[in-house]
Amino acid sequence: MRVGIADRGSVRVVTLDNPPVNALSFAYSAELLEAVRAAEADANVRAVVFTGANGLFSGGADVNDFSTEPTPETKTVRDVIAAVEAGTKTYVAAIDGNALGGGLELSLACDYRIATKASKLGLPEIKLGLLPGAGGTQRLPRLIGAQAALEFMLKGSSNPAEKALKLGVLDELVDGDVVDAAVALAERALASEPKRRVSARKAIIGKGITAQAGPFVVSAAHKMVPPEENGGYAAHKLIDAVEAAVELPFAFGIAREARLFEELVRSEPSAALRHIFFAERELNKVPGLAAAEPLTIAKAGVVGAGTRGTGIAIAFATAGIPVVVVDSNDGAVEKAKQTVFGMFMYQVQKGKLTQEEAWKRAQSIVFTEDYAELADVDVVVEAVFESMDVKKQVFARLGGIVKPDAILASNTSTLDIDEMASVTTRPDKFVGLHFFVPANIMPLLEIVRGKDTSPQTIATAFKLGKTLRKTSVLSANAFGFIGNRMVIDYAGAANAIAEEGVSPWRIDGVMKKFGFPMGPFAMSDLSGIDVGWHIAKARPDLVTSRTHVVDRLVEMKRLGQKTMGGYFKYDKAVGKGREPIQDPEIEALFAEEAKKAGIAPRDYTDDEIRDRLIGALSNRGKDLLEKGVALRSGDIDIVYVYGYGFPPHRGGPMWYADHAKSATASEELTHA
Ligand code: T1G
Repeated sequence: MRVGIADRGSVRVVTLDNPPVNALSFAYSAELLEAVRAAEADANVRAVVFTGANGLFSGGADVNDFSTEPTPETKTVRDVIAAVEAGTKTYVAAIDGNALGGGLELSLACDYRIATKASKLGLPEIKLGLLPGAGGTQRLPRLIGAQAALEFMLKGSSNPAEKALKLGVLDELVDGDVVDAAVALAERALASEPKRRVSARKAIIGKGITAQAGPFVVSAAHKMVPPEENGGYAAHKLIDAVEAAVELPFAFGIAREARLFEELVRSEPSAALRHIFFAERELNKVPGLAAAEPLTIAKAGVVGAGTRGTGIAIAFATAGIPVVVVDSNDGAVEKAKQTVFGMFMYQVQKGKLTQEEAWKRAQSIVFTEDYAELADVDVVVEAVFESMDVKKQVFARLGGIVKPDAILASNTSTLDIDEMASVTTRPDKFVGLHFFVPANIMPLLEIVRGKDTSPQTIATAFKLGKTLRKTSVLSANAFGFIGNRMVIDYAGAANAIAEEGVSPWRIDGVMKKFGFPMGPFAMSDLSGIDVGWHIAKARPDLVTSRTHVVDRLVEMKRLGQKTMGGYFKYDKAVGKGREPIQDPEIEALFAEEAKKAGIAPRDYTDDEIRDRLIGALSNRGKDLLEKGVALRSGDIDIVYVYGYGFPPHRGGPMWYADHAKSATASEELTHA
């Protein structure tokens, strides 16, 4: 790591160069501070331009540092920014690429900020359970107004340079070399402009909004974010910091921001979110996998125009990959076409696509009955009925049609990849691509590795996942892979508690209070009670239920949302028929069946329900790690956060079971 120094007349260009993302670590900040001090001490230097090497400005503070305890001697990005703030020189930030977190905050301390059009600027700290702790909560409101600053920081997204310019974060967009432009701007400023530190400005609420509206804007913001105890802890503290920017002098606001930041950096939600941040970046590191050049996927094929196949086709088209969908069922094809058209038009209505883009994407999905149209695709994803025989017929047929180096993939959610590969002559190019439904929306993709899947096929699957903007997790070829194998234990634990007399309604309520978007019984109603029933018939060794409640529900044709009744009732007039309604009839059914099975009722506290269900997940997760089905516990956490709605501020089932003070999971493994 180094700090680049180059003088252009009286303008000193300081280049942030700390690969890969110019992270402003404690160590790097100390070097950068020396460079600022040297510039301030040099009479020949009248202005300083900050810029970044490695294709970006800076990815912000080094997230690793937050798990260490700084000493009084430790220098951080705050010290660099304080030196700029106190400095006498004119400072210009020349941004190209990403300027995020503490990197953007460094630029906010400058007098001017200019960027190339391709740049992206953001304060994503909220995603780490933090707030911008290097002056961002105090300077951004002074630059763009408190209301806009709250939106900018609470969303935590990366903003295109155009938007940053419109908001007032940037002074100029640059076509040519951003450093040349910054040096020229500095020279002009030296010739004519007084210094203009952002800190000297007054934070307005927003354009045309009077200061009296301040308290209203702040209280409205508090109402819009989740409760502190359920994922909103950092958001509420961030709003408090912005309130200080409006109410207090700069120095007091900075002090409050620092205090709030220290609270957050030591909080459980932030530790959990930082765990997710790094776990995500470990996913494609496969120990022992030979390096291999991924293939290019220029065209894709999908066999099966059902819900899954259509979602996968839309995901390809959205990523700009033309796709051929093969299905001989006219009804399915017609329904698929309407789904595709409806999806892209919806994005036009939401302003996410122009009509022209939507039309282009829809046109890039070709439906046909003719398998021969798959002859030139680079990957085929099978998404037909979840039956091994049907899938094997598809793959046996594809072998003679697709080109020799095309990858064959199954979207199966539980079945044996090797058995499917056995009917082809290319087991090295066979892989599971388990998209979570709906495939065009859910971010998780399980990549399932067969015993003969080659390193190149795995590398290609990871690259395809990134192209499709998926979070991809590698699983070995075992029943249910990672997520669905664990959900069997989760549902089993919930069912066991219901058999002991606790209502499904209360169990779901406990898990929703924990942070899941829906509880286990509502999840079964959504996916279909018959799905679980079929799995139980296929794998009776995995069944833990001691009653025939599920059989009774299937007999009663209470299969869940799709039959307007399952563990709960559904009413089209309530939440469009998707809102679970407590059903005393089912609670009576549980009691009746439990009595027949001689199961004694038992009381549970809410915490016991929570810990029993999460314990079931984490114990199965440990089993999957021991069996080598999952590579790391962080991978399992990512599967549950991205695929099953586990609240990210709790870190995932493995992290929570290990770290949460309240976790008292003692659930024994229900099966080998
Ligand atoms: N700290 C430490 N490591 C980081 C990092 C960071 N901020 N950003 C990236 N890395 C590592 C990452 O783990 C990976 O490591 C490698 O860099 C490439 O990352 C005080 C408190 C910048 C858009 O949240 O969004 O500033 O796997 O695969 O796809 O107020 O990285 O190679 O060992 O993601 O090109 C706020 C997080 C920090 C930005 C580049 N900043 N980073 O994406 O590469 S808190 C962030 C990103 C803060 C201040 C606050 C992305 C990127 P490895 P990558 P990429």
